[in-house]
Amino acid sequence: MAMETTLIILKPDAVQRGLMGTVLARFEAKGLTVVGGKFQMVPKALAEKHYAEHAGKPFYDGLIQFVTSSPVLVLAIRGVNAIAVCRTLIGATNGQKADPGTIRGDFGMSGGYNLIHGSDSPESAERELALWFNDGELVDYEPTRQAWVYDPSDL
Ligand code: DAT
Ligand code: MG
Repeated sequence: MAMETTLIILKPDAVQRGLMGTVLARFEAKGLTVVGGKFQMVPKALAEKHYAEHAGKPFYDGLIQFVTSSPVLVLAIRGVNAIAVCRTLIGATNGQKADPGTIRGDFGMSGGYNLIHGSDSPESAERELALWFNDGELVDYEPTRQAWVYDPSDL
């Protein structure tokens, strides 16, 4: 099984609703490791690069407006199969359809204001981490608790 790093963004609605700590706590409690973080406004050009695959879709202009409207918390999160594990924790795109127990299912009521972004594949994670973090900004370390998170055969 592969140790992976994924790009997570707590979007403007998560920040404005005071849910940063609650959401981050879920990743920590799961046993995932934060290896990078920054709190920032999103330049329009960066938002457009990040969401390039959605350019031209009906919700695209609103999406760019939303994600650039207020600060976000950008995180790099690491763990075994972290990309898929984080997508499972996040839940379906629309909060009204997302399963209870997921972040969007528990805290969201919207398809656009859906609290959080998570990379959807290893290729996306690599592209997005390079977009949001500069060389040297991710911190390689092994939390001491890791020995109690994984069975040695998981690693
Ligand atoms: P996800 O964030 O679950 O990977 P996505 O990649 O399909 O979803 O879309 C990116 C974002 O675009 C999504 O988080 C919110 C917005 N979005 C997608 N579909 C939408 C829709 N039908 N109406 C409004 N916003 C939408
Ligand atoms: Mg997506």
